[in-house]
Amino acid sequence: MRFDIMTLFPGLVDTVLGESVIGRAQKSGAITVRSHNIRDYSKDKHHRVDDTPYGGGKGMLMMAPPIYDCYQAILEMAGEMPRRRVVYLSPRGKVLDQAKARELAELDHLILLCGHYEGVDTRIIEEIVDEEISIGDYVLTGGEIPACILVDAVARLCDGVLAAPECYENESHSAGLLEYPQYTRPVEFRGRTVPEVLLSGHHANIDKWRLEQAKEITARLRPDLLS
Ligand code: 4GO
Repeated sequence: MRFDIMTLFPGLVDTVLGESVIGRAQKSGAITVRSHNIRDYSKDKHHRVDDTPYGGGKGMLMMAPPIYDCYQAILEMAGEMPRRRVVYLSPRGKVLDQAKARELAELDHLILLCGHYEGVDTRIIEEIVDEEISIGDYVLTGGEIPACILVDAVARLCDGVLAAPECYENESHSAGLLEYPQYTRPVEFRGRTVPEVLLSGHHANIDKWRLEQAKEITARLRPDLLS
C-alpha cells in the first residue's frame, strides 16, 4: 500500500514513520510512504502557503492552490491506483477506530492532508477530500501527528508489515474486547506470580482463561465497548 502525506512539515512525519516497525516496513517494500512539502508547490515568490481569512477573524489559513498542485503531483507520481482515498485529518472528522483502520487497509493508495494554523480553505476539502478523520475529540496544532497515527494503525494491518496475522488476532479491539493480561519471565516479580493456568501447557484452559479475562477487563475499563 502507498501513503502520500501533504504537509508543511515533512521532516516531522519522515522522522516518526522512519523508525521501528513502520520504518522497517518501508525498507522491506511492504509499504511506501512519501511526504510532500506543500510549500514546494507555492507559486508565490516568497513561497507563501497561508493567508488571512476573508471576512476577518484570527490566524492564518492554508491556501487552496499549493495544496491542489501538490495533490496533482502525487497523482502523477503514483500513477493509476484502483482504490484511492484522500483524507483530511481534522477534529471535525469521524473518530478513528479499529474498524476504520481495517477499512482503509483495503485501499491501494491513501493520500493524507495535514492542516496547520487555523486549517485550510474549505474549497480544497470540497475539491479533493473524500473523508475527514479525527484521532480524538481534542484540537492539535497540526494534522501531522494524527496522520502518523493513521498511517501506523493502517500500515500494521498491511501484508508483510507484522510477522504474521496472529500478531493482531488477539489484541485489544480486534474482536471488540480489550486484550487479556500477558506475562513473561521472571515467573515471580515483587511477589506477583504468573497465573498457574499459563504454566500448565493446557491450551484449551489457557484460551478459556484469556477470554474470561478479556471480558472482565473490558467490563471494568471500557464498559462502553460491550454495549
Ligand atoms: C486533527 C487536526 C486535531 C485533529 C488538528 C484530530 N487537530 N483530533 N489540527 O485528529 C487544522 C489546523 C486541523 C490544525 C489541525
